[in-house]
This record gives sequence, structure tokens and C-alpha cells, in this order.
Amino acid sequence: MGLAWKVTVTVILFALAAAAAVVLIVSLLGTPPTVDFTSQSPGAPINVSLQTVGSFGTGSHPTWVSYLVESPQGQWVHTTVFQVPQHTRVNVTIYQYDSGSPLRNQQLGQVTGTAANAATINGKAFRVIDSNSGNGIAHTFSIPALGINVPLYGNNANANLCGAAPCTSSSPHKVIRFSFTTPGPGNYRWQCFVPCGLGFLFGNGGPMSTLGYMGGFMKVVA
Ligand SMILES: [Cu+2]
Repeated sequence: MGLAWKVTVTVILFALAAAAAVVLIVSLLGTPPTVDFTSQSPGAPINVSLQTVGSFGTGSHPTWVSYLVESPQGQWVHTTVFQVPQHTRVNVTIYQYDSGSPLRNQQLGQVTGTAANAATINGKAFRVIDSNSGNGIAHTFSIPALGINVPLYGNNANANLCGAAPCTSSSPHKVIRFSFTTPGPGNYRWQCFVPCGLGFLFGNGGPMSTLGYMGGFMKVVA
């Protein structure tokens, strides 16, 4: 092989390695997509639907628990970032497909910060769930800066639960609804407070500390 060829091959291999490094870095830094609810009619209440699944089923972390957000067009998106207008009522519906367990902090069994400090499960109003009885709590939907916390009751762990997102209503699930009014503009962190990252230190690693799984941002815009 002549010198020119050696140089050419070396340059090509180096370029390929550099490109691979860039792709890797971008994917590691990449944030999940934002589902935008701001194009709906101004002033009207926004309907936001989420689902929780015990194992996402595909992708780089198929065993991780996850939230998903339904776009206004009805597509389930693997993200925990959504955008809503300021000072607007948000009606949240969460389709909860996971099993539950007793809470370590019983305070998280209480509904706070929502309209009338209440929520409904399968149409029935509730303000607190005793996680030490029944199926326990699967996840919470919490926005600490707004004082919002809603415990999501678990499904029977022995049932044939959905193991791959997006789950559909044919799998066992609970429907939890509540409302709140958005504050002024800002990025509001929201997350689950059940340490549901199974297999990670104290359950708080993995999906609990990765955007797009058990925590994200509500972007409130003017
Ligand atoms: Cu969780």
C-alpha cells in the first residue's frame, strides 16, 4: 500500500471515529422532545394526558419504568417534557398501568396543590390513599414548586400488566384525574417521588434520575 493510500485510509478512519463520537455525545446530552399544548384555543382549559408503565419495553432501557405524554394529535410520546400556557387551567388525566407498593413517606399519599385539593380515581373522588393497604402506590405526579402531589394507586401485581409502552386500555389500569392552574412563565420540574428505580441505589437511580422516564419539566410560557 502506498503512502497516499495509508494517509487516505487513516484520514477516513479518523473522520468516522470523530463522527461516531459526535453522535454518541449528542445522544447522551439529548433531551427528550417537548409536547406542545400552547397551540390550542387561547384561554381554554388544556387537557394533558399521561400514562405510567412498569417497563417501557423497547429502546435503550426496556426494563425501566416510565411516564409518557400524549400529544394533542393523540400520539403517545416517550417524554416527560411538555409546554403549556401561563395562568391556564390544566386538566390532567393519568392512565396508570403499573403495580404499587407501600410508600416510605406516608405524606406522599395525600393529594395536595390541585383544584379543591382533590383528584378522582376511576371517577371517584379521593384526597388520600393509605398505601399500606390494597395495591399500594405505583408513582406520584408531583410539581414541588407548585405544591402539587398526586399519588397514583397501583394495579394488582398479579394481574397481566402491560409491559411495553404505549399501553392501551385493554391492560389493567387506573384513571386518575385532577386539575390545576398554571403559574407565570418558567420551567417547573415535575417528577415521581416513589423511589421506583428498581435495581438502583435506594431506587432513586436509573429512571428516577433520567429525563424522559420518572421526571421532567412543565414549560409554562406567556
Ligand atoms: Cu415512579
